[in-house]
Amino acid sequence: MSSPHLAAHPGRTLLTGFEPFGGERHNPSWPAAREAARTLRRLGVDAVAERLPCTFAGSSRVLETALARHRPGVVIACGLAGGRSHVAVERVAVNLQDARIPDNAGHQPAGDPIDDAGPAAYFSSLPVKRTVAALHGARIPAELSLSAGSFVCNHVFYEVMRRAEAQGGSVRSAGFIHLPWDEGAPRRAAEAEPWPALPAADLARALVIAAQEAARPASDLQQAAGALY
Ligand code: PCA
Repeated sequence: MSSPHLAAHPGRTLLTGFEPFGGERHNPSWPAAREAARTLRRLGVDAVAERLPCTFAGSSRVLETALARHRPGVVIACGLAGGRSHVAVERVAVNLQDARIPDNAGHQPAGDPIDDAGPAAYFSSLPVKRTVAALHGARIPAELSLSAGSFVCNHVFYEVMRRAEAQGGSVRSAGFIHLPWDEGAPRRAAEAEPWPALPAADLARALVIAAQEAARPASDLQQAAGALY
């Protein structure tokens, strides 16, 4: 008999958020992911949320366990992009770890590949343009983004796409979303400057909308977008 852990759950959505990092006490991505999963469950969607450590090695391990346990059909990982004013639907994960600050285990790679044998990049398989359009329709500031950076979020994005590919099609749609700070968040005094922020409820709502768009079988919008520079 096969292990129940190996059964794929095509209808299940896995959302992930991160623990705080960089000396902060708070990271809005975890409460947003947890709240979005709750809301989706209330709407009848099979959704789970997992909190990832903000370390290069630990995030991969927790992600691997979560994927093996849940075998989801949709994966949306998210993290904080402090300083951004919009919900950023990421398009590209690059095979690069180059950290301006150490991760929570003190590890600070300086330009290493994530996977020596892996491709230079993966594209998100979320309907990224349709998701941004749906977020605009819900009056949530949102944009497409061409870079998730080269820290732990990009690492997790790359790992999600690599592992989704390795699972041979059981993950239909996967990607990464960067969130701005949430309003009223406890912040380090040194960074008390007025960084852009959105209400926490809107961050969670953005993830609900992204999950709903990812679950719809329709293809992505064909309209041109992108950036000139
Ligand atoms: N943001 C960081 C890592 C964890 C998080 O929430 C990043 O953008 O890489």
